[in-house]
Amino acid sequence: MALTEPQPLALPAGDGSAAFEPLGVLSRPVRPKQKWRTWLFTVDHKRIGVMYGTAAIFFFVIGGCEALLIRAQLWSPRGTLLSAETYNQVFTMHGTTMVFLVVMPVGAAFANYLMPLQIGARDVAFPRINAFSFWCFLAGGLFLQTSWLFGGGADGGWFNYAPNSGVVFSPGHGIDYWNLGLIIAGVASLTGAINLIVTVLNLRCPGMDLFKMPIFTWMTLVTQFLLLFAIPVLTCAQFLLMFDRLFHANFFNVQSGGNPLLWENLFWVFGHPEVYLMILPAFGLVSEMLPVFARKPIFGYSFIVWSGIAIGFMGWGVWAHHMFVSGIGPISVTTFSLTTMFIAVPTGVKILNWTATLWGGKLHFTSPMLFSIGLITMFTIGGLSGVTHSIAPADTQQHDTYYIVAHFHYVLFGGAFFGFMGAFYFYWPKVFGYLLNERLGKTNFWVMLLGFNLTFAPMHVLGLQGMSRRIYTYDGGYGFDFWNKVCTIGAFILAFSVAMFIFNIFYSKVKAKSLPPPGPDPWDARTIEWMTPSPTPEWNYDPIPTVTRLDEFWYRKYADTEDHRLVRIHSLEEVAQHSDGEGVHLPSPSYWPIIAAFSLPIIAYGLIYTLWLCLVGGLVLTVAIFGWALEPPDAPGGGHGDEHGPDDAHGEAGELESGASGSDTADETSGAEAGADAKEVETVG
Ligand code: HEM
Ligand SMILES: [Cu+2]
Repeated sequence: MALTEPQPLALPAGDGSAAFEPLGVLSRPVRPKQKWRTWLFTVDHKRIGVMYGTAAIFFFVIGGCEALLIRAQLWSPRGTLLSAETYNQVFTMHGTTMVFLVVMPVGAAFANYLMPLQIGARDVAFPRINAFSFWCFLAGGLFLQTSWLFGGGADGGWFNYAPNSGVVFSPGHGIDYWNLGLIIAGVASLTGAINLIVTVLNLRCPGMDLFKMPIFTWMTLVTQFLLLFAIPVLTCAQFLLMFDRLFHANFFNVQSGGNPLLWENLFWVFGHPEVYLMILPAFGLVSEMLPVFARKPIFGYSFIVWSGIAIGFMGWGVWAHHMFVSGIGPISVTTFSLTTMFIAVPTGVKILNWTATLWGGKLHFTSPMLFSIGLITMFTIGGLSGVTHSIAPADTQQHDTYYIVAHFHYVLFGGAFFGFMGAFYFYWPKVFGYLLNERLGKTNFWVMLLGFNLTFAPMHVLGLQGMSRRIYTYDGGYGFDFWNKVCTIGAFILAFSVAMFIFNIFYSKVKAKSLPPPGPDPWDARTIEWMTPSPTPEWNYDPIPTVTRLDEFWYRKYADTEDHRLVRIHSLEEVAQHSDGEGVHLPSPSYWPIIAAFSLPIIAYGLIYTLWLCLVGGLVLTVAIFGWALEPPDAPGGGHGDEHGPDDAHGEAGELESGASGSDTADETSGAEAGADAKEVETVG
């Protein structure tokens, strides 16, 4: 289903006819011998999703170690583990890494893997651009981290306020790495946003109207629109900072007529929508998990969708609540106080709807359910302290103290990360074909919940007692000693819980060899992605499903009778997909996305050290763009180029209109009338 009916390009079938005989590097790298090459040149949204997730976990370990260093330094007054300068670098890189290289890409991992499946598509609209986005994110993230090797990380805080971020106060290159690395990662977010928006609006399977889309897909759509408009604001600010630092401009230099507040405004016009695009994917995932484990449809589907859309709009009108003490004047302070209070409403709607979904349900406290409830409770705590910030006089007291640090960790870790943890446990069998151990999973949840609250709850007290954030040490006897010890113990328990999760991955993988496979629908779920085999095959669906209602898959399995009894009408065997994808066309792998992406850090190093390198990087980028443009639309018989059979040789450009061939008609299987033979399973509502 598409907003505009694209006329497929009249490309001749890619049947290896002479016209398309590519030359060497211009051929598509199908059937590479080494497995790693199938990952390097893949354009498969599922593999790209897995790579986003893997890279994010890698950066999480880096950001987590930085957090432990911070906590170790603050274990006792007058700590000597880190110098003031190193401490500044560690918390700046911690915050930057966690925000841009962990929470955002985990959201991108789920959006890439899950959203095309949820809308019944075979891939995203622009698979090569999708690969390019991923490699840009990785290139930008690695470039940023190399600052540790070349003189040290950025040290001006994760939002690097001017004029502190200028060459006068920060002469080293740390901030150039921060600036250019995030500009490169920004390219990833922007191209990714365009790709996913076009995919949602254009590649839905037959019958999948917008208001039949699962909530995660809706939250993905809102998130991508936030990215589409927020990232360019940050990128503009970063170009101004680059001109100031590398080309002696004075946009933020007061002495030369510049204005540091310009940076603050630009950063937070991006920065506040940024916090919503970090949390909305987790909100979407929790809205997928709660109905499955409450065995009830989500309460108030359209309310949750509209409150997400409302947040997507209102999120642009609150940025200056980060600047209540920046001298913006009483009118601005009052205005942004009000808008900040208002934005609590749509968030509150979600929490009410989730609670109402649980109410009266048959609750199954699996690990995904526990983490989902973890998000609801911890995010509510973070949300409430957020409301206290909107009261400007109180915020004047709280600003730049540990009360603020507590607040954003409750919403970002307690909110986003708990949601993602639940979704890892929930979707792991679909992605990797084995379940993570549930007993370990539940223990993982309780240890993480304990460690999390021990780390961040006392920070509310420390902050209200006046302990500033971003101080590398403190004097004894101010009442900070005890609670700092509790926070540090908590942080190490939290780290242990993360190690438990990583252990569970490997332990369950080994165990899986002696366990029966989980099958397509281990949780008895509701949405169509669960009717594909586990792990999801390369072609996703064959045939493309036709959707008749929300929770389509559920109502192919069950029917509600008039007297609210839920009866099973079809076995999983009957409703799940089993095909081998024979003849399904898939976009072919390509060399050029990764080459184009990694030309950008070369240019960035050139901007810092020698412009000659920019030339080299520019050349590589130009070659990559021409290679990309000139390579054949696909490689006949190439498929995604990984382990599956030949395809029907349609060109990439003309393809991917979903539902073209072999779409199944829902009414054959979906929950029409509960016939006599329907087996009663439970009463609903
Ligand atoms: C893994 C457990 C974590 C611990 C123990 C931790 C601890 C801390 C601490 C103690 C600070 C304050 C440093 C200071 O002001 O001197 C801090 C700052 C920060 N943390 Fe975390 N954090 C963790 C995870 C996260 C996560 C998941 C995020 C998600 C986005 C995050 C984002 C931030 C940000 C943005 C800052 C502000 C850095 C700055 O002031 O520039 N942290 N963290
Ligand atoms: Cu904000």
